[in-house]
Amino acid sequence: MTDRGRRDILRMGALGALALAGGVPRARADAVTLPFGNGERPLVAYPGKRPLLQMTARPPQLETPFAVFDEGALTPNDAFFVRYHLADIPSEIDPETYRLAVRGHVERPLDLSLADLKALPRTEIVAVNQCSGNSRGFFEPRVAGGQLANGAMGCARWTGVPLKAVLDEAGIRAGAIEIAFEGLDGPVIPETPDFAKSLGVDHARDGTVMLAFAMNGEDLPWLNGYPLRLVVPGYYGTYWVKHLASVRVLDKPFDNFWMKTAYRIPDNPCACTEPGQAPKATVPINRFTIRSFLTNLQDGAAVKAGRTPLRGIAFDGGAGIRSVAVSADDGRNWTEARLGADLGPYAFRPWTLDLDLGPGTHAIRVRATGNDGASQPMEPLWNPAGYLRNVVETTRVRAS
Ligand SMILES: Nc1nc2c(c(=O)[nH]1)N[C@H]1C(S)=C(S)[C@@H](COP(=O)(O)O)O[C@H]1N2
Ligand SMILES: [Mo]
Repeated sequence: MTDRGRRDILRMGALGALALAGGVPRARADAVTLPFGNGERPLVAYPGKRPLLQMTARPPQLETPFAVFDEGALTPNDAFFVRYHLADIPSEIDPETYRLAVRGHVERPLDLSLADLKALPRTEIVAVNQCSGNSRGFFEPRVAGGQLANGAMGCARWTGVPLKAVLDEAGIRAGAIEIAFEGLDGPVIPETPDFAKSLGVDHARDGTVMLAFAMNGEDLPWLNGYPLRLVVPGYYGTYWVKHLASVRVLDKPFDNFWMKTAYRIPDNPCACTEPGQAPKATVPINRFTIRSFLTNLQDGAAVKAGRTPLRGIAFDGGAGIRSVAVSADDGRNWTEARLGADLGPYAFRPWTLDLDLGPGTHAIRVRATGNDGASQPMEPLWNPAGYLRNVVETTRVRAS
């Protein structure tokens, strides 16, 4: 420990450990009920976080209250969602002794300190992190897994070093095909497969994949992967390994549980099946489907009849948003919204539109189109794991 800042981080870690073990009563502000069965969620404030919707306590799985997405295109660190698989999450990390191990099919195995990493040329990227299971709670028929509403996503400015720079320093040997990533967390019982993920070697070296140590200009929050996490722009959160401990270069496919069995989608053009049916073949989940949301009006809201300002966000897997259209009559007529600041192709793209809403009820629908021509389906697609939800969202409001 060399300075006050570091000391504070470590102390917060220890306090967090107590809280996570249930030793400190946590501020319990309130509760919310999500609009599906068994949707009651307490709002709980964890260390470094404002009250968030708690889906599970061990490990902490926290959703962002949807209203936060109306505050701007960048999700504040203290409101950013939290997802873990395994209950043994790290509670103390010394930034002085922390090392990232680079191993496997390389010329030079490396053990990099935070100072080593921070001495490399930095990059910055604004990118959405979204859990594969975001919005799973809305699936009909219901599917097993965390019953999330739309708050398991967030957009942040990530600062770090390109993974490519570190791989180049280690020197990838011929025959390498995948890179595996593992965090400091682990299972409570040894039978549970440890969480680890892999990327193809070309993807890992494409310059977008980042080892990030900062989020929105600050150290990563503890629960979002302090002190270092993988950022995989355009890809689902499952690849964004937190508390990164090792990077291993492999000369054969990584076939652990989290790649071979979990986090797979139907291998067909819609990545969907008939509701209730299992897919014939699957592939690992990869890029986000395109989505858009209205953020300033909630379903069931009452508004004053007349000119009504609407705003929201859209994002996709990296093509970038070409347009957002809004319908207030159940999809018969569509009006193009005005797009806001472009923070890059992986970011939330804000949109605004003033619509005339006459007295009565209105079903407001929002649909984005990407620069690749991809758009959102009017009816939800289904898959057994409850991934990739991107149906055109509908918000019903009453104007009077
Ligand atoms: N070490 C570690 N990293 C992890 C996970 C995990 O369980 N352990 N979960 C992944 C999943 S499934 C998601 S959606 C993201 C969530 O990132 P966040 O908690 O920072 O929002 O972290 C990913 N990285
Ligand atoms: Mo996830």
